[in-house]
Amino acid sequence: MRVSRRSMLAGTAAGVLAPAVGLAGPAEAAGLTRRITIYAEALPNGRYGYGLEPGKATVPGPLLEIYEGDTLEIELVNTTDQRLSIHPHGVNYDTASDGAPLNASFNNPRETRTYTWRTRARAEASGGFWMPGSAGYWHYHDHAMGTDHGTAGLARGLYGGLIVRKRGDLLPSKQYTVVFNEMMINHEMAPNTPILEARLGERVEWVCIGYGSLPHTFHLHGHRWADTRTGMLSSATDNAQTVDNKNLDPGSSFGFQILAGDGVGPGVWMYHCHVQTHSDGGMVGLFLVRNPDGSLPDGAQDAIDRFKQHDHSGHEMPEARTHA
Ligand SMILES: [Cu+2]
Repeated sequence: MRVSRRSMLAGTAAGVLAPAVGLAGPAEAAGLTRRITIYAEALPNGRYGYGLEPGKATVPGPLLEIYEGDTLEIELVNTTDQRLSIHPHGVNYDTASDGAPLNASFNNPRETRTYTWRTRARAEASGGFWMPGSAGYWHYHDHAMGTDHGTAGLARGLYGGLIVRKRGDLLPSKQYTVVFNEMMINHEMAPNTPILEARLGERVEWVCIGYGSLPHTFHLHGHRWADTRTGMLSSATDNAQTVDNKNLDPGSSFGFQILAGDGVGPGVWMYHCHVQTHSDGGMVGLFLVRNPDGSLPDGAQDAIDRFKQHDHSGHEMPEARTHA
């Protein structure tokens, strides 16, 4: 296992950017089994998190990456006094690795349990059709704390991003996990939501995930992407739709790669939920695109100062207080 090759940002809220579990090198053969240990831990303020080392749990948890065809074996160490689990979307697993109480697949308090996630490439079916492979932007979460659906675990921070790549996919230089959950982004409300940073032209990968019981839409200012598996087009004649806003309802996830400030230049760009009561209520963060030399572009500090004064007191909703 390799901890992220990507730089983590200074100056953002603690726990916002979790380290990624690195990929096996693209040159390595398919069918690899990667083994990692994840620690589920209690955090301050009633939160819980997943981490790759004891005492390093974050919300969201570490961004896990794997190539299509490989297997991920996760030893989940439950350091808490709660029943909990880890349940993935998008990959293959047998009932013992379901992470659901329905299948008696969970960690009792203080228990360690192994979960196995398998992936596969697309496969030809009859009639010229193909069964889809595992590649995509997915996520994982608790499915056992509080209720049989992990409702308390999700409300308290037990979730993270999962990327299954195809060999040959372009790799980004920066990655961000953005989770819309009730009225929060990564368990925070503006102005405590993440300020994500990149330099002009850097290849940035976004992994967007929705949880909770509210509908959300993810919008990014100044940037757009193709509504495809990667956010990019596969050829000069690929006519996939271009979008800058996408539904992010509970259980959904998507991802995309952009070049920071491409065609629009450096500056401070909002990302936010486009449900108006949600953006007014604090579901907004910043994407700070710095100059190529790393300096702040003109006007950026003023914009950040305005953001830090964000007042949502007149719009606050009860859901927003779930972590208080
Ligand atoms: Cu929303």
